[in-house]
Amino acid sequence: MPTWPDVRADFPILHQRVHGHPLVYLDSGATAQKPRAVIAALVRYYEQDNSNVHRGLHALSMRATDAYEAARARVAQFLHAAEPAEVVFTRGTTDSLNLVARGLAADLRPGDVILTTEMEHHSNLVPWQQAAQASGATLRYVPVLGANAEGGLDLAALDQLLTPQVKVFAFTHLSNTLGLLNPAADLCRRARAVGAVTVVDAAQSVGHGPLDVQALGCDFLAFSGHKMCGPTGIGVLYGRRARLDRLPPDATGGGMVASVDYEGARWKPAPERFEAGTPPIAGAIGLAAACDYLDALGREAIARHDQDLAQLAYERLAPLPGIRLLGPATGRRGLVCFAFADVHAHDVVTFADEDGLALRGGHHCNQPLMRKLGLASTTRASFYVYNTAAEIDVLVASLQRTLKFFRG
Ligand code: C6P
Repeated sequence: MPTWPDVRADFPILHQRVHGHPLVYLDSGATAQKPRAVIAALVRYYEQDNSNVHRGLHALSMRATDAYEAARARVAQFLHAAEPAEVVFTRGTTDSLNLVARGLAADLRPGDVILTTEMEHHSNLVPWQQAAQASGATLRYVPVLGANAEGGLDLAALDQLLTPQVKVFAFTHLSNTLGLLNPAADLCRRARAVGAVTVVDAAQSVGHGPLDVQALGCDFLAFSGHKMCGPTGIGVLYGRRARLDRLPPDATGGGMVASVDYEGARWKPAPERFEAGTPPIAGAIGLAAACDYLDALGREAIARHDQDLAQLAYERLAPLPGIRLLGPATGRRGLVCFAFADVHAHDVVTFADEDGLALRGGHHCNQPLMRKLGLASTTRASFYVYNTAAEIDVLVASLQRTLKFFRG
């Protein structure tokens, strides 16, 4: 493994023992741990500036408003958005995807097609099923290739599927079970050629490498703060200005209206139009601190570290008897999903927990993909900036212990 700065001291939670063993946290795909800098930003905000935003005329409210809007500008810079107004704060990826799916559904008609893929997380699948039901549009899926989905998306099939009837193409940037990064810029370019609106689910990718929404050429992009060292309860819907301006508001109420009378209301422009009620102020401030933290480490370097760990894990796990590994053998991003025919994933995770390991077991909100691959559940190890090669040794040893117990 190439050298990588030891950042573990930045993460207070990692320095504990679980069931008598040092904690080995390999579940960052579910949620990432928080560095001191993010925790400190939250404490500072609550201790010094806490107030509501965009409403008060007193000092605290103005400071909170400035900090909230500065966070929007920081996130816009992190994404290389054209302007801060393209950043809508939401509760998370799921919230962002529901917002955009409901908004786009208003423009869909029977005969229109929503295209997505077979590898989507439920959060980028169910909202489109709902949008199809509400509008009469047809939902189609780009297939995945290979018995273990190691071939990624079937790009030849995509050519057939991307007809002028496709009005929306929604796809994941980085699969949370396969560990593969889709060629998002190319997918957006192909979708644009038929006039489709593109929606990218960047939940797993945004904190794990460089991401430039203008270079991707996407119309919308969704992610959560908590998977990139930020707090829970904060997410982002990025929308290209021209697209956001055409999207109807989702939730209505205070904060998003320009004026109201007893007959009706007029909306503020984006992004406020999509932020009804008191927004997640502390979350946005914590997210901006997470952007600072990740940029200071270097996002190219984070991507390399993730890839090195995932590759090492794949190579160390592959020789285990009877293991089935999902996704590509090389070029994978920071996670590995695997299954044993004779040991249930929940048993694997429970045994690993006894050894101090945090893994994830189940369908990972990918039920249709699991079913297609003939699997009920898998175990996942996912990596981030604080993980080390030595922790992969602990993982392998724990799996060997589990297999020995079940196989004798
Ligand atoms: N995946 C995982 O362990 P929320 O829950 O809204 O922050 O993110 C939803 C989501 C959407 N898309 C992808 C690709 C995701 O991976 C996730 C969250 C977690 O894989 C929890 S199921």
